[in-house]
Order: sequence, then C-alpha cells, then structure tokens
Amino acid sequence: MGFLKILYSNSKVIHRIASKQTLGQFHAYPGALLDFSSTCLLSFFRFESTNLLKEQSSLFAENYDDDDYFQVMDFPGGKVPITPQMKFISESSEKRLPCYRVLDDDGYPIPGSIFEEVSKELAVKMYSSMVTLQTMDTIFYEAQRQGRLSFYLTTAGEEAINIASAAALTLDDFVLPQYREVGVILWRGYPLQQVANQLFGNKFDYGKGRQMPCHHGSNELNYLTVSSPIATQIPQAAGVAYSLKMDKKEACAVTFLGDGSTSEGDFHAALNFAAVLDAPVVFICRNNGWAISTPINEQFRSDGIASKGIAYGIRSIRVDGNDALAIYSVIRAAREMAIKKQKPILVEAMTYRVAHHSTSDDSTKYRPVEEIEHWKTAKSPVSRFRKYIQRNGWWNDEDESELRGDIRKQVLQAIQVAEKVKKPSLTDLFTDVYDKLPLNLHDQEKLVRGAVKRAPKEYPSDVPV
Ligand SMILES: Cc1ncc(C[n+]2csc(CCOP(=O)(O)OP(=O)(O)O)c2C)c(N)n1
Ligand SMILES: [Mg+2]
Repeated sequence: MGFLKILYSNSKVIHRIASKQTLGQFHAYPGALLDFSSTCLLSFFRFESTNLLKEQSSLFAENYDDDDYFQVMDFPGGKVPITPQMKFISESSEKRLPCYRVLDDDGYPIPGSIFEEVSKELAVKMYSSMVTLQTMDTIFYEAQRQGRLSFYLTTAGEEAINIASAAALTLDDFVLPQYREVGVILWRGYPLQQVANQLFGNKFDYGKGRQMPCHHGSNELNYLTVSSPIATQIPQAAGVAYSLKMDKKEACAVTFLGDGSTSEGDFHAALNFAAVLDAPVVFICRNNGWAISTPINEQFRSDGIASKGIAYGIRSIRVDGNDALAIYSVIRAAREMAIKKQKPILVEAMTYRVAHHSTSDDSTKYRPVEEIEHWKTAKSPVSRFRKYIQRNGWWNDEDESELRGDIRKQVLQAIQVAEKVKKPSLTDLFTDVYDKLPLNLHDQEKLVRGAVKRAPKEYPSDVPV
C-alpha cells in the first residue's frame, strides 16, 4: 500500500510522498515529510515541485490514461487509484452521451439496432393510444379555449414516451407521474370518461374536484395522483420502491419527471436515496428542452440528465423519446433490471415539448415558430410509428380515418357527459384528509356555509350545499 500526499506550501509547490513501488516514475529527493502505513515498507522522498500556474493547461486533462495509475489506496468507500498527475476532471466531456434509437425519422429500423420486437396487436394498440392522446389534446385544448375547462396540459410531441413506457410496464408496477403522462393512466385502463370527469371536476372525479385539471390518479391502477409542486413524486417513488423491496414484490416503482424537475433538490435526494437503498425504481426523465419558458441551457450545465445518474451511482441510459420502439425496449429492460437486480435505473428520454407549456402559456413568445413546426411535423413520434406499422402491413389509410373518427366521437361524447354531471358537494371539500374533522376545518366549513346563506346568488348552482 502506498501513500500520496499533496501539500500546498506558500510557494505553491507540491511535494509528493510515495512508497518505494512508485520510484520508477520520479526523481527522488531525500528529507521530506513522512507518512506511514504499518503494513508496508515505506521510504520517503520529496519530488520535483511543479509550478501550478505555469502548467495549468495540463491540469485540465479530459481523463486520466491508464498509464497514469500505478497504485491503489484504501479509503472509506473502497480502493482508489493514485496518480502523480494532478488533473482536474473536465467540467464537460468532449463526447456527449449517445442516444439509443431504433427507428429513424422515416420509421425505418436503423441497421444493426437491437430492440424488443412488438406484435402486430401490441403495435396497433400503441399507435391507437397515441392517436387518442392527439385527439384528446385537440378537443380538450379547444374546450379550455371556449371557457368550458379552467386549465389543460397537452402531451403533444411526447406521445411515444407516454404510451411506449406504459406498454412496457405491468399493472403491479407503481406509477408516480408528473403531469404530462395521461397516456400512462389511460393505457392502464382509466376510461376516457374518467379523464373528462377529472377535467371538469364533477362528482365522479376520484379527487372530488379538489385538484386542478390534469391531476389524474387511481388507487386501483397503482397510479398515484399528480402533485402540483414540481418534483414531489420523485423521492416518493424511491420510498415506494423501497417498500416494494421490503415486501419482496415482483414489481418496481416508475416515476416520470421533466427536465425542469431536475433543478429541484427533491430530484437529487431521490436519486441518492434510491442508489444507497438499492431501490427498484425507474426514473424516466422527459427531457423536452423546456421548463415553461426556461430552456435547458439555463437549467443545467451537465450533459443532460443521464450524466447525473452516473454521478449518483445509478445505471443510466439516454433514449430517443420520439421513437416508440426504442422507449419500449429501454423501459422493458430497465424494469427487468430494477426488479431482478434490485437497483434504480435512470432513463433520459430526449424529446421536445411541441405545444405551449399549458393553456396558461404562449410559447411563441420565447421560441421560434419554425422550431416548433419542425418538431411537430418532421420529428413527430406518432407519424414515425405510423410509417413503421404501415410498412409492416399492419395499418392503412382506411384504418387511420376510421380510428380518428371513432376516437373523436368518444372524446366529444365524454365531454358532453362530464359537463352535465353535478359538481361534488360542498361537504366533500372538508373530508378525506382527517378521520374526524379538526376544529379549524369545522370553523371554516361553518364560515363557508354562512357565506352561501347570505349570498346564495353568488354560489354556483351546480354545487350541492
Ligand atoms: C415547486 C414548484 N415550482 C414551480 C412550479 C411552477 N411550474 C409548473 S410546471 C413548471 C415547469 C416544469 O418543467 P419540466 O419539469 O421540464 O416539465 P414539462 O412541463 O417540460 O413537462 C414549473 C416551473 C411548480 N408547480 N412547483
Ligand atoms: Mg421540460
């Protein structure tokens, strides 16, 4: 075992003290400080000093070469190679992490790509679900513009991440979503009518109208309800995964998050917890380039998100988020690894948020319309997958118009039904959190009821008192 000690003296010189084994590489000078290990024979030498400032450029080497290492040293946490070279690891690697892809922009499999085959039945179901998302987005967005809904968020441009990842999971896996993943809950069996009920906050909404629109959730489908505060779900997912581990379940937790969410401390705490607890969780980050109007270059300096996983000791991959086949293969493999090896996995899906952030945003104010158009058309994940299934002989133009017409009818019907249903009663505003209503909530309820009595005309007629 050898020792390396770096001492900064006033004159900015470095004295290196090393064991005998290292001598071949240094000019040795006697008379320096001594550091001992009881287990090995030590000599001590003072080596030629180096002027830090003069040699600064050589300190910022991209990486160490194998030749730079000549010994290892025990530290808490394991053995670490030692080196006489003082090289800072560069803040940015010259090479960016690659992005796994199966289908090119025209829907042709890239020669040599390794991926999980999907059957005709599964492929058509995946495509139909993506078209359902597109249709929902068009109609619900319009309904918000007509003033029938208070708020709406689309999944435009991210249909493949929604559907292909959902298809790769099982119902036993717990999903902890952000808010742009309604396709995942739909895939698990949440009816279109329920989507509309939630958006209108009517009495059939599972959340009884207490959440904003687009905050879906279902106990039955192991899909935790969306939380408005960004990144809430990420540490929760590490916790859910740890609980699945304790119960020895053949399932994992899967959480979705945006690139913007990685700027929250919760993201970092979650990754670290998951790593040290060996929690079977798959973190799926939709890197869509924007957190409302903040572009990713104002969000982080790292090579995206996958590089952060590596820093936390988490197996990570970057995938083309507009390639349904690539996502399906990656999430299948990630799930399998998370469960079999009992460890977390980070997936960074590269994509683009094609629509405005939500109905409260106008993205043309902060990004070029041509850029949006390019991603909407040339890079569309839905068109790409359609080309693939059509070329396989699994789909044709007739199927397409029939499907679009049919889904359009279903969404319009769901809106009409949901809109007519009464709102949850005033009482529901105060229930479900505490077993017994605490005094402060009891007082608040009394206050509200008093106000309704005093000004009944101000109170919405479709909300039972
Ligand atoms: C703690 C917190 N801060 C700020 C917000 C406001 N907010 C809502 S969405 C959002 C952007 C999130 O961006 P990203 O995670 O990239 O998701 P995307 O909308 O791109 O899918 C912000 C800042 C919030 N909801 N919660
Ligand atoms: Mg984003």
